[in-house]
Amino acid sequence: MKKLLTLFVVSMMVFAVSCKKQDGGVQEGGAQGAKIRVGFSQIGAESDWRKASTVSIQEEAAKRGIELLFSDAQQKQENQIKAVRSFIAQDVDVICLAPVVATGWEDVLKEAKAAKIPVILIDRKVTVSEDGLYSCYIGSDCTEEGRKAARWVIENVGENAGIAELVGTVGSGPAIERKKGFEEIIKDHPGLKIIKSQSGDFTRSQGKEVMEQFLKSPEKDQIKVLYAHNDDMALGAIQAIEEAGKVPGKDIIIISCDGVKEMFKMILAGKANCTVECNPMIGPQLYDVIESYKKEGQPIPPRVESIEGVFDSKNITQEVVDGRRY
Ligand code: GZL
Repeated sequence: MKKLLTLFVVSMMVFAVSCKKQDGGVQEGGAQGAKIRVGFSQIGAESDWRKASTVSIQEEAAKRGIELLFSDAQQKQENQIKAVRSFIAQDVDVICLAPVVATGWEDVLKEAKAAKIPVILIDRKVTVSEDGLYSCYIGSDCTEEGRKAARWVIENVGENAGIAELVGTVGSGPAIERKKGFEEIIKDHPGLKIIKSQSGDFTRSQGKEVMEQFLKSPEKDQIKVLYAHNDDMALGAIQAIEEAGKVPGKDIIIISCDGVKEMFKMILAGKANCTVECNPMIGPQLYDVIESYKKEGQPIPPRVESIEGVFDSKNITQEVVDGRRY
């Protein structure tokens, strides 16, 4: 009888240690100071911006002693869905997702919700039919980035120009939003017209290829401005413009989004003109949210804004370039 009682007490203790407070908040009965475990599904390594985002999230986890389960999806949604399911199976404390495209997430987000594992969206948003499928979005307002780009064109180029547009990954939040914001502003300036628009998938190689096609098109001599949804595509386009015998930054004014160091260098050299910053270094903000949730039981806020500016030849110096973290 005594043995049975001992067995019962021990088994109850094991259960208490391993149990996690079902709302995912502060762990009660759990081992004090148990490592926070975070699953992160990253899109890929398609651009300098993306690589900086990965560095920020990996380095900050290591600095804080957080166990990070990292998955690189090679820009494929099916790989991200598999990764999220794996994080659910491993019962992580929080799932972070940088969704490659905006749709197709309902089922897997419902599975995470059923498993009571909060999901934090990093960098890009999703379109879902019901509330409560994710807890927070940490990242930029890409629609406002598009507006900022258009306002810069009006202030620095004027009211009349043919515009070529290099669109980001088709169906991605930033591509949809940067286009929407830019068009929202230029619609009141009829002399500013988007005369060519095609996706370069946020990569340098495809940005170059598409710009080459633009420069062989019947409209080639009407292109006075290039608006690229990210710096990597703009950097590829600069190569194409030079190979076509034109002067980037002068014959064609170049504006893009991200604010990567390579683009700062091009603006300093006069080969590009403006970059609208989109800050990838969100690791610290992300883990502040997760730690206050797991350690202090604080609710996860629905939105955390990135801090970013607009950079051109007026505020880029060699010192600024040298100080860029990405
Ligand atoms: C923007 C981010 C975009 C960057 C690109 O928030 O999702 O993805 O602008 C990156 O460089 O590929």
